[in-house]
Amino acid sequence: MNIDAKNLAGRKVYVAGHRGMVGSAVCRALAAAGCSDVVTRTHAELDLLDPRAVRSFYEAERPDVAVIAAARVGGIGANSAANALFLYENEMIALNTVWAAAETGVKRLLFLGSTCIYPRMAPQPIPESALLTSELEKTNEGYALAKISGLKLCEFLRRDRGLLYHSLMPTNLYGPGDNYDIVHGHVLPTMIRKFETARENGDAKVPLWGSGSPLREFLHVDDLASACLFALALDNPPDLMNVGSGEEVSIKRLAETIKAATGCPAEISWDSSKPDGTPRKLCDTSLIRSLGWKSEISLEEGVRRTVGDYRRELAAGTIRL
Ligand code: GFB
Repeated sequence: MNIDAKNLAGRKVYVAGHRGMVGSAVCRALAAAGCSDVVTRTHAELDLLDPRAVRSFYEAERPDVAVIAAARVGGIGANSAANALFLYENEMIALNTVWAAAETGVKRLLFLGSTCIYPRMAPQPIPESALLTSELEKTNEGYALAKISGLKLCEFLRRDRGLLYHSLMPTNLYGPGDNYDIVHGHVLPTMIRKFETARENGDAKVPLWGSGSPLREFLHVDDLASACLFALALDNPPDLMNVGSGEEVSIKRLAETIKAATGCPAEISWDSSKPDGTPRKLCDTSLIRSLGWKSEISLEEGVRRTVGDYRRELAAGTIRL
């Protein structure tokens, strides 16, 4: 999608988390849109858990716009084993990056969360209005609570101080630079690695988690990056907008799609001792679509591309395992 990045022309943009899958996609999209004044810091240069360091950074750099793509992320295994850590780190990152931006005069900020902020039994597809209407999914409650704090802080700052701070909640993401850790990764990259490894080793079976029946929606990270630029181009964006592909698949169908894309002949075996997580998570994207944005990369196309990215990253030794 060609997006008119008028609100970014000549602006200095801070991208928090530029080395992550989302932040790097946002940086690529900004570069493609002609935004050359992008400021970043590595984790070693700036600890986002340290409020004083974050404030000093904003005071020194004075960005016009901030995109908060930094977070501790992981799949169901990582989240359910460390809800405390996911709550603490993501809460600190959200509060520090958003609050210090407001205190130092950053006029516009886009905060990124995830659709796991919505209740476990939210109506499907999940509208933005489902926020805080009932209990969260336990496996990722810490992460969800932190992201809810971040988006609420943006909403309150917009209301209290007139700052143009707003949020996007993307569905399950994948793409180049993803984390392929078997235990901690998200389902899509983990499956790519499992099928690729089984193909290379000539294994007869590929062990996958749960029942295969949960329903999910996946969005290529380049589509999310285009949604970020789209949201930043709006003069009066909604406080909160979902971003998804609208394409719902069962975990079983996802596995079959990845098996076909990798060319792995092994049989799938489901491990019912592993959690299924939330039964269904399809977000309602009618709000962002009504404003003129839509995703462009189908799951089949995105999986094909990502298998290629996986092979390239593995060969180059740049892969996150
Ligand atoms: O991406 P994922 O780990 O997390 O996907 P969530 C979990 C679903 O995939 C569950 C199934 O139904 C699993 O049973 N699955 C099957 C597998 N095989 C595998 C496998 O090999 N690895 C993994 N990881 N899952 C995450 C949240 O929830 O969604 C995060 O934990 C974040 O906080 C993210 O919000 C978007 O989709 O359940």
